[in-house]
Amino acid sequence: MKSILLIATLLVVAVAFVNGQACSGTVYFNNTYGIIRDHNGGGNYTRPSNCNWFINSPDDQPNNQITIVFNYLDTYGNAATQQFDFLDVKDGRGINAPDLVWFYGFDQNIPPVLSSGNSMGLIWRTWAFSGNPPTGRGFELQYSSSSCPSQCNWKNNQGYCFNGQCYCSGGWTGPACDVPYCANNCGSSSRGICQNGRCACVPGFYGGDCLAPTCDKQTVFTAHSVKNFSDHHAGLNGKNEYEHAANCSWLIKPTGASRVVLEFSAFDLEQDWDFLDIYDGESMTATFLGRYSGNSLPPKITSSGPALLLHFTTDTGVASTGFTAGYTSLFTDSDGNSGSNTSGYLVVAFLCTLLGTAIGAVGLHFYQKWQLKKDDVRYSTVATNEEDLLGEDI
Ligand SMILES: [Ca+2]
Repeated sequence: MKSILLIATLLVVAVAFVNGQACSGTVYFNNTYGIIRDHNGGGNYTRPSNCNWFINSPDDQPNNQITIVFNYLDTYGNAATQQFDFLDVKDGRGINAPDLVWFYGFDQNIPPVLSSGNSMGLIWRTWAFSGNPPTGRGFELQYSSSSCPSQCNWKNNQGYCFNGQCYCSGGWTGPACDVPYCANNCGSSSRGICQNGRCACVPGFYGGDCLAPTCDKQTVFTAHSVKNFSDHHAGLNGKNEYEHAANCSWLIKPTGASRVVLEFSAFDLEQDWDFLDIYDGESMTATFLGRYSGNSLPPKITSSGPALLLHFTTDTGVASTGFTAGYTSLFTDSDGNSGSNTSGYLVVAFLCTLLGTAIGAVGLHFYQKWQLKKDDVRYSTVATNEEDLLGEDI
């Protein structure tokens, strides 16, 4: 993985001055290489936007694969209130192609995304939210359309193809990333040893070079949202189980947030021996919210303040598949109102009925923008066209 990150960094430096393609409606590409970003000129993006990029292989080469590598991703996301700006990566050239992955929030270490065939779509959507929530830098990525020997065995996570060259994961080498080797001397004997050409890692470390800790001491999240994080890395020791004697924590403290909403999508810990403890603040001296073990999904948890702490501990025997969770942030708006905001557009049905009856114009539609807050309900003026309300403050 270290070699992949280094190569990715070099790629970023090498193409820093190449012009990219910013958001501009729907654009089709059939180049072998390019840069796509949501906007040019630096700074944060503005709303609303609605863009599609569809990448196809030159001459429809059937053996080509599309690979994207992110230079950065930083978008607003708040799934708790169903408000988010997102980038949807499609496995094909069309808005109805299957989803490969759906991004929102902030992420610094996104692995490359590869198409299964010779085309890919990028769908970028931002919305005119009420309450003017923060935006971000947006995104910038490089794409390539090329083919490699055995496509670098990407389906086994042994590497990926970019610009016709294989970039191998730790522990793999060769033109097709199919030759195992003991990378980085397996991280020295305290982390692993070389056996039959492969690294055998000691508990607490994983990967082809045994350099990655299975359970980082403390991970601090400052992004507005993280869609999925887990107690361990998938495929760890080939079993997808957490390590014994783990002792680690996650501090969720999103920049500028007033509260945090935590939600679990998977949970399986050895009952009464392995635990996840959750605290309503930055440390274990904060209010204790609960201890979770076994295989029942914990409830959705909302902090009372701007931080949550998760503390994960396991004993020395029996492991399970662990947990996967995600979080979003709540913000105090400029009026000092806190809590969940809900907003959207409403077809004003009663006006249709009354006016339709009065003037005999059946099918006339009116639109009104609405926003519900904790102690406050607001409506915009009524318009006959939804687009007329896009920029209207309420
Ligand atoms: Ca255990």
